[in-house]
Amino acid sequence: MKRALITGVTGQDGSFLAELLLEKGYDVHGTIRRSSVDFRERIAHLEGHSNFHLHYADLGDSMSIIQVVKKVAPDEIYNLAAQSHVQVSFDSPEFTCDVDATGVLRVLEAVRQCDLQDKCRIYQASTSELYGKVEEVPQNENTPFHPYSPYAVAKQYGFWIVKEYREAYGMFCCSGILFNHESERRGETFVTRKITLAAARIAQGKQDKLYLGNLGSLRDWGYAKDYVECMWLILQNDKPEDFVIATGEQHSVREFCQLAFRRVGIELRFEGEGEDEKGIDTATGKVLVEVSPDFYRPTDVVNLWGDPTKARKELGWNPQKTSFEQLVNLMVDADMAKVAAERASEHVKMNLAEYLEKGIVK
Ligand code: NAP
Ligand code: G4F
Repeated sequence: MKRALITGVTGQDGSFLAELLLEKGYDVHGTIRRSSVDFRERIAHLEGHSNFHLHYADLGDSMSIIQVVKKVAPDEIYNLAAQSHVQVSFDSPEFTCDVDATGVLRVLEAVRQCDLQDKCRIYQASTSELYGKVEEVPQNENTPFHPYSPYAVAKQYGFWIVKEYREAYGMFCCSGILFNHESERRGETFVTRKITLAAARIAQGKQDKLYLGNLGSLRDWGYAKDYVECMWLILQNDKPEDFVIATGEQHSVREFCQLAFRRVGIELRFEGEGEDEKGIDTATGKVLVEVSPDFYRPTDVVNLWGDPTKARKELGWNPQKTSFEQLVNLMVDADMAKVAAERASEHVKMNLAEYLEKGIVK
């Protein structure tokens, strides 16, 4: 039985990857961080599985990483842990650097110090943000990097240190340069999930308006569940190499909004420009989407579009398994169900309060 260690197992990708590896018969170990609230909803369904184990470790703490690598002695490490929010990296640049840059070095060194460098394969969660202020469209493995946020600069160090350890020590370590991938488990402050949740809330009368930043920003959005399969394929390859993982299709934030609202039965028309642009419900004339400069970034990456040819040819990976429309629809449907369930439980609580007041229940 192969043993895998996933850092960041509580995240969107970590949870999907843990499921995939368990299905493949792996013994799966994940790292978690101590928190004052117990918030592990993405992996709650896996806890208790006999091949699923959790360990405390923090990418800012090399002792904790060495300890877990020594204890687990993994065949494969998937280093997914990161401060992954680009806008937050402008507010917490030092923390982002420590976790997203030095953290990668800590993982690589832990493997060497535990004498596992010839046995353990390492996957590093790299990112299309490295292309940043893009120098070529679409972007492939040979496109020059131009990182454009503290997050991207930190991730660039991670990319190069992985390459360095591969060349200097002959380690099997690789980076997946993943373009944006989303799902019903995506964090609620990333733009896609913010939109699908808002569309669901607006459709069910729980929210009036959605405020967004740059509506014209372009992304190559895929489905996270399809992308974790590629992480695994990269480590099963004959040679340690880096791969671009993307769908090969590009859409704007505005288009994402239109599709998401359409799924809940609202047709949006966009009018105006820049900060004055608005998304209007064509049936009622109500303004449902507005621009707020609060969501603008000091430097924004606006033209990401990946070329997944290498992954398709060399790994046999299918970049078009889930279409853009399917992705939007599955996210909206999950959020419609989530909001409906919240409303139902509010209703029960309200009824209960009323019944208690009237003495109907005691
Ligand atoms: P995510 O949902 O934000 O998950 C990040 C994970 O990292 C969480 O488990 C988080 O733990 C953990 N983490 C954060 N700081 C840590 C620290 N100091 N020590 C240990 N663990 C820490 O991110 P994701 O979307 O799954 O992305 C996974 C990885 O892929 C990240 O490295 C991200 O930068 C990269 N990436 C993502 C995308 C994308 O579109 N999703 C694209 C390219 C690259 P808590 O739950 O305790 O916070
Ligand atoms: O959803 P986002 O915050 O994702 P971003 O910045 O592309 O980063 C994500 O993908 C990267 C891969 O390219 C990962 F490496 C990274 O970890 C993360 O998963 O923003 C997407 C775009 C940006 O241009 C942003 O300016 O949407 C624009 N946007 C417009 N309004 C907004 C908003 N972004 C957010 N988060 N919130 C808004 O209201």
